[in-house]
Amino acid sequence: SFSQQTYAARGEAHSHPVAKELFAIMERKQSNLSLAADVSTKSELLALADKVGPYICVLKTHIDVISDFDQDLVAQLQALAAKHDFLIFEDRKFADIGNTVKLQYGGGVYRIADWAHITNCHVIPGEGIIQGLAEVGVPKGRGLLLLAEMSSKGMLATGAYTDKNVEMAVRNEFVIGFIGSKRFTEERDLITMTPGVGLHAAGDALGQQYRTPELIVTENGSDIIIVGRGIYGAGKDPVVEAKRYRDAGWAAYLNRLGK
Ligand code: BMP
Repeated sequence: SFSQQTYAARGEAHSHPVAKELFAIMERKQSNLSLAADVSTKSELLALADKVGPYICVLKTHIDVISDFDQDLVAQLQALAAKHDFLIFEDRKFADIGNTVKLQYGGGVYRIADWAHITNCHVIPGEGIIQGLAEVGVPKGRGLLLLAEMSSKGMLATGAYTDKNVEMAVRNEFVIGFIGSKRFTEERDLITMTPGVGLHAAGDALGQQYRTPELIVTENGSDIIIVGRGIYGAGKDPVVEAKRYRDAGWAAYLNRLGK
């Protein structure tokens, strides 16, 4: 199983350039931690990314919650990605027909495909959504994740719907993996990134549910933990918490390898 292999070995063998780079970063920084940087201004986002950047492999953004977004923000994020050696994942969750998502991904105010190494989509419209996004993303060397599951209470991505996500991921080269809670397949070394990870809280008041890095990485075989408020939440020192989650995620990975 890919779960028994090192990130370094998986990166060397991988055929997708984004997955290859991601595994190489994980190995270099000994980090399988992604920061969900859900702050609401440009200055907060840049300050958080600069502080926590040394400890993460992926910076996950919701660029449409930044009240003072401008193109200089993404230029500065790209500079931080180079400075601290991380990839940028815009958690856009596209969910429309192929023709519309092409416009949303490549253009508009945000021009996501110009700066985000990774984005994601729901496959509720059918496989045309992947084809539309691929038309924009493949020429730019980007990668896509499918939302095979969600972390929230009562979510509807289960059973046959999750299985369809896996089938579509396997046959579309643009797809590098999933958002979900576990390893789904042994084909094409598809990566799983898992949100809803927390060491202290069980959830929030709006349906979020938290599980531990041990459960997610060691037992379920997921590759990357995504942590937001556990790192930057009220009263927390983001650097202290980022180190804590980085260490917990890496220890869970070493346990999985039996080291
Ligand atoms: P937090 O760790 O603060 O709960 O943040 C989780 C982040 O992951 C949020 O940005 C949310 O949009 C995202 N997310 C999630 O929580 N569950 C999912 O199933 C998919 C997500 O993208």
